[in-house]
Amino acid sequence: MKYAIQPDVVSAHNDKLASDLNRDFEVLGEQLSRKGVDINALTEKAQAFDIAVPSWGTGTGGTRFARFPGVGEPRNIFEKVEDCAVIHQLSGCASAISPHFPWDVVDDFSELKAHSDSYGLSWSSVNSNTFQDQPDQAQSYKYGSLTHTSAAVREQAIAHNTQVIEWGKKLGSDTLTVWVGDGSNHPGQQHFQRAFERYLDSAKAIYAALPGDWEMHLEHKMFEPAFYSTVIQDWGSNILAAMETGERCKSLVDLGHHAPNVNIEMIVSRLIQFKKLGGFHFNDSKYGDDDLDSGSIHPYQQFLIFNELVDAEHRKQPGFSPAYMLDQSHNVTDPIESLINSAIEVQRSYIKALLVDRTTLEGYQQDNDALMASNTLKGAFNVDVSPILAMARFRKNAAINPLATYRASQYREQAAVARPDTGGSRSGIV
Ligand code: PSV
Ligand code: MN
Ligand code: MN
Repeated sequence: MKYAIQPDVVSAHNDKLASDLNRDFEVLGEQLSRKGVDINALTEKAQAFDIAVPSWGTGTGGTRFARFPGVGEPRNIFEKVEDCAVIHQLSGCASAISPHFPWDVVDDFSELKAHSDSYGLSWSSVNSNTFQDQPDQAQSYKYGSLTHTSAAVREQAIAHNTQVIEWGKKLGSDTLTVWVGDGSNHPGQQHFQRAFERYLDSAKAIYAALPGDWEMHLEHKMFEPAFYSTVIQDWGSNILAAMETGERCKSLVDLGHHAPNVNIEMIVSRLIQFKKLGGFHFNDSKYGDDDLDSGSIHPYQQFLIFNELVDAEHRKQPGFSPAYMLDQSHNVTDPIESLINSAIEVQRSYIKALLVDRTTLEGYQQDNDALMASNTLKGAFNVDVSPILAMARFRKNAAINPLATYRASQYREQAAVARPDTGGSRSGIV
């Protein structure tokens, strides 16, 4: 396997930190064993955890006001793969990439696949894009895509999705994620029911082109770019569409796509119950679709979501295998650092949720002991599982301290030289 950062840079850092880590791990192991928890079993779970990185997250994001690119940004999908390789090499928990078409321009898919294979990376969900017009396209998406009043526009959008499936097959993906911004900006602009009917017809046409072992994930979002109504605005419309479309059509939950204070963990529970939880776009938010780093604002919410996921895993809920992915926009940080941090923060929520004593919790629920039920969750959340996460990385030859190792490697400085035409005031990628 190729390494973007020399393995001896990683091991030199790890050597300095290993004895402290061993001591911290031992202390935590002793504390957990008093509660009947085997720290090595938890560490194995952490080692097995994996979350996909969005190809577009490797470049600096922007707002509709400005974008302030960093230096050495990836200029194409090959360079994005190189950055993803660093994220996985140091975090040990991000071995797949989720591409977005046509943002990722690919001339030769076998060359791209060989490139990602050489780093030991695979491809997760492929994302279509019918929320922007491309320079060469015949029909405009100004008034919608899969739900447009014009059949010609809908056909173009359906054809793009089937094309994305074909590209995904070449990369070894098995999931198509569809998010559309279709909706309206003025009351009366759109007939709600007819627009949803058109969406269902289009979704079924795409589903008909889906290989038998693939899933199609529908992503809801409350608003933006449509500011009055959005066709797939919430999990209600989402699950209805997924149920109508087919068994392998499921709902995808992007954490930033709900009204403030919505109980997302409960939505997750409902989707699990009806075998419609396809996967996640993890990120965090204060106001809306902020795309902030995972766990940076509401770590307890993220833990409570994982509490539902681990509960389903524990109950061996049939048909439960959600896909985990980050979907973030990094405006002021080095995207590689944010993505490493975020992957680990999601992994942290998973491990903390595994600490919940499910039998005890069930007892409190049965007895209506609200306070002790809540304390059972809080007790797990309050455990600092950092030594488990660090040990999981160490055992996988990833970095005990990924950010320090990354900075010491000078990867970004080298990228700035190797990718001279990005950074500063120049615009690097879309
Ligand atoms: C829309 O806001 C979204 O969350 C969808 O997942 C898109 O594919 C992605 O952002 C693009 O940044
Ligand atoms: Mn998303
Ligand atoms: Mn979003």
